Parts: sequence; C-alpha cells; structure tokens
Amino acid sequence: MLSIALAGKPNAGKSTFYTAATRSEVDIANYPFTTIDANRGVTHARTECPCLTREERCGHEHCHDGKRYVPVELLDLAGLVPGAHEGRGLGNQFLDELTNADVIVNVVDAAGATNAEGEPVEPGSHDPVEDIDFVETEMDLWLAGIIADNWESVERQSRSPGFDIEEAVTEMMTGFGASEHEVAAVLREVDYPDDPMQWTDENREALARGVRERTKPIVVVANKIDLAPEENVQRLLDLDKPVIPATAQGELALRRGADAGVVDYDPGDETFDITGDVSDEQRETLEELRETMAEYGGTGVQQGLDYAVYDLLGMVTAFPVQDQSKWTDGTGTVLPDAFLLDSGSTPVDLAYAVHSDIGDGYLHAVNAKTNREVGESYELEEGDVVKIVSTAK
Ligand SMILES: Nc1nc2c(ncn2[C@@H]2O[C@H](COP(=O)(O)OP(=O)(O)OP(=O)(O)O)[C@@H](O)[C@H]2O)c(=O)[nH]1
Ligand SMILES: [Mg+2]
Repeated sequence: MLSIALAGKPNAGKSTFYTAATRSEVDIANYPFTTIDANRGVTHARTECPCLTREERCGHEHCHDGKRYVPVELLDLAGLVPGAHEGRGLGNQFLDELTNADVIVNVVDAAGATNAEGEPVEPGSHDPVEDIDFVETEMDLWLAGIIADNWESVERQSRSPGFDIEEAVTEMMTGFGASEHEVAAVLREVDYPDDPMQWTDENREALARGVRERTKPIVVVANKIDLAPEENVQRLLDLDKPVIPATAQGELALRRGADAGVVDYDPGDETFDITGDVSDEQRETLEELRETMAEYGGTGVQQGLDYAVYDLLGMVTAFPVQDQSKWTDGTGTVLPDAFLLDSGSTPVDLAYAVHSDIGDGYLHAVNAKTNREVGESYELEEGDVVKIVSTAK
C-alpha cells in the first residue's frame, strides 16, 4: 500500500490530522512530544468513482455518491526539531520511518501559536515560514550521515581493479529506495571527485539532498487556519512550494459529527449540513468552521492527502473487473477494487498489482469503458475500468 508520512515540528497538529484521517483515536495535546511511538493506520485518497458515468451508483462501501475513497497508509510520527539528525528532541530513529514513506506531508502550525520547539506561544508570534525548510534539512543531513557511515566500504571497493564510483554510489543509494535512474540523474547534476577518499561532507550532503528531492516529495499542510492570521496563511501560500491550508481540528469535528449522525459530510467536501441535534455552542463552532471552509475550499485534510497522491506522486486509480459490461467481480460486486499505480503504468502492471499469478498469466486486457481491447503498452488513465484476461484465475 502507498505510504504517506506526517512530519513536522512538535505540536503542529499531526496527530489531530491522523485521528481525523484514519478515525482511530491517538493522543492529542497542546504540548510538544505528545506522540513518541509512531502511529500507523489507513486513510484514503479521494477520486471520482467510474460509476458516475453510469445510471446507478455502484454502492461500494468506499463509494459515497460517486466519491470514491482509495485506501492508503498514513504514518503519524514524533515531532521533529532542528538538530534531530544529531539526536536532538526525540532523536533520529524515526527519520528512518520518514525515508521509508513514499511521500511526506509536512504539517506546519500556520497560526504561529507554537515556537520552533513546539512549545505554546502567543498565536501569531512565531513565523511559520521558518518551520518549513528545516524538515528537509534534517532529512538531508540524516541521510548524509548514513552515507558517511557507509563510506568506508566505498573506499575499500575503490582499491579493487575496475572500480567505478558511479556504480558504487548507485548500489549504496538504491539500498535507500532510490532507483538507478534517480541516482544517475542526481550524479549528473552534482560535481564529485572520482576518488572516494576525496569526497567531503559537502559532496555527501549534495548527494543526499539530490536523492531526497527526487524520492521524497513533500507537501506542506498549513494547519490551524481557524486560528491563523490571514496574512500568515497568505505568506505560506505565496511560497514557491505546494502548500495546502487546513484545519485538522475542523476535519476531526466533522468526522466525529458524521460518525454520530449529526452532520452530513464526506471527507474532501467543501461544506456540510447539520442534520441532527447539536447544542447552541456546537452550532456556533460549526458555523465558524463553515466560514473557514468557504474561504479555503474545505478543511484541507483530504485535499492534502489527495495532493500528495495525485499531484506529487502522479498516481492513477485503476479499477480491475471480471465482467466488462457489468463491471463486477466473480461475486457480483460492482467496481470491487481500486488500485493506485504510478503514472505510465500499463494493464500488465495492473495485472501484477492484482496478483503476481494474474500478471504472469497475462493474455490481454479490455478497457471496460469503451469495450475495446488495449495493448500491453497502453498507459492507464485515471478512472480506467479494465478487464484483464489471464491464464490464471
Ligand atoms: N486551533 C487549532 N488547533 C489545532 C488544530 N490541529 C491541532 N490543533 C491543536 O494543536 C495541539 C497539538 O495537536 P497534536 O495533534 O497533538 O500535534 P502533534 O503535531 O501530533 O504534536 P506532537 O505529537 O507533540 O509532535 C492540540 O492542542 C490540538 O488540539 C487546528 O486545526 N486548529
Ligand atoms: Mg502527535
């Protein structure tokens, strides 16, 4: 499953975002380092369900009126402080977890109500722009440190005939989840000595930064917009980076309200209806939230997840079916599964995602929207419904 990690300084609202997005209750509190051990759960990316092109909605448990929710993993990590790569704060073990994720959501306190260490301060008194870059820097320095720890082995290899620095570095970096292609692209961009003995910390940091930039895209979630001065949010939005304004607390209130049957809201909606009995105080809070959502186009939680999955990673959602006219599986469930695949994926990749046997026995595929057979090199598009014909069942 695709994995999204929530990173950022302590007290920014990561666990609130996580609780809202996964609906599993974890500790939330207004002091730094509430979370110590990582929380791991399932949330969803939202897309349009292909059933929208048909007369009837599919009725799948993950389809609400044509809004389709596709499972992805979400990780809630301990807060990160400047110097974490050297062991400050809760240290650096969890930087490992960050680098294992496919994409990172950097949760920032846009209200400026917490300082660099995550301690509560007067709202508006800390500049949230300062909280953005350090997450990248900590990841880079941590990775550079690991490269340095492993450098001796590269130096040793260089004594053998036929040593190739590019090969040696590529082998090391693919161990961290980078592809050969990505490492090659980084090495083309940075200057480095051919002799590993002459590499400096700067060379290793440049390598680490290049690999991290290519393999760990980051979206900033500017959280606490309900509390934030508007100019703070605007300054964050003006940065030359992807920034999604959000109120994790607002999303949590709506999700709890929806679970309790007092509000009608699907994650990612721009607004909601109050459908049950709420106290005057609750109504007032909800009406304030409605105004904030109107200003920013929703609570930003679902939008942040969707941005990570569809914009940063460029994934496509494909729906395999067995019956190309009814769009069902063998038991009659309509649009039973949704798979997130890298852009450029083919029907063969989808077959392997369903099951390796289906992939191995792949014969051909039919686009069930057009009822036309598609070739092996056809690039799947968002929302494709595909019947795979395979020797395996
Ligand atoms: N006003 C407002 N407060 C929020 C929002 N999101 C979270 N908070 C509050 O911010 C404080 C910290 O929230 P947490 O979710 O525990 O933050 P965290 O980033 O997980 O913190 P650590 O685990 O310590 O790293 C709590 O008091 C939350 O209620 C929001 O959108 N608006
Ligand atoms: Mg937390």
